[in-house]
Amino acid sequence: MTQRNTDGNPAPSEYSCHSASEHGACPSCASGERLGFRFSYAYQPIVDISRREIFAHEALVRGVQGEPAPSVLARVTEENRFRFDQACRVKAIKTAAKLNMQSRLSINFMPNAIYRPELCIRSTLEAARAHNFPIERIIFETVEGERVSDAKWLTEVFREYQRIGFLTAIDDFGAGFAGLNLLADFQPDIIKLDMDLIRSIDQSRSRQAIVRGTVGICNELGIQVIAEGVETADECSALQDLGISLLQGYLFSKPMFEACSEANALPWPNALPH
Ligand SMILES: [Ca+2]
Repeated sequence: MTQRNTDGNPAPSEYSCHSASEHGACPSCASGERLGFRFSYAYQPIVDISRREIFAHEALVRGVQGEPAPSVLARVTEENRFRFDQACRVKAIKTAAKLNMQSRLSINFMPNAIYRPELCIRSTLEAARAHNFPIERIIFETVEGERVSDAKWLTEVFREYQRIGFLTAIDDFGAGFAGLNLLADFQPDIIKLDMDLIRSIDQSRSRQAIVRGTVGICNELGIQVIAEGVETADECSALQDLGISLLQGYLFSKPMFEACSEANALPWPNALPH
């Protein structure tokens, strides 16, 4: 288990071998030391069903031949996670730019791989600039950790990201530790409802009640809601009835290896949007 100080930052001992230099950069990122393995990305669309547009693509890590994520993540260690997190952002942006992605780009990140938010964001900003990808089209999504200190640290990172102009999203909201407490102190731009809340929602009064309540809270707080893991047309129309128009899941598209989706090629359900 990672040691943390009371601020939720990694304990100094954890990065003593690569503490901040006088120039303020963490040499773990600045040294240009190679990661030692390669990876690529698949992109899954998040659709806006009311506009019949693609709202964003979530970048999902894959092997260079499209191998599943675990084959890559198995190579991430305590030693290289800082470099890996940085490399992920750069690669996700570079590949999206190469694909001429016109939608937003949502990047998963690891809050515990951030040393200092304002320093660790530099290579991301450089990649966005170098590849001409507007930062206001980049979403950073992550799951909330299990401890109070995790939420505090995540809030700090997200505040800095919002200040710079990125969009922020809490992933898997409603599962595990991602909950209402965080929203009380910090409002991300977006929450992504966990797929266990979405599964068969058309047949579950309790899921409908929970999602309706969450949507009400989010409307009041100015937070957009994405439903993840939408697989059936009935789930889709139940979610529309609950006022959700941002949807992600196999009903629309699986993640596509090194490719973007086109809105006019997606299987839009026949029902008219609400
Ligand atoms: Ca995610």
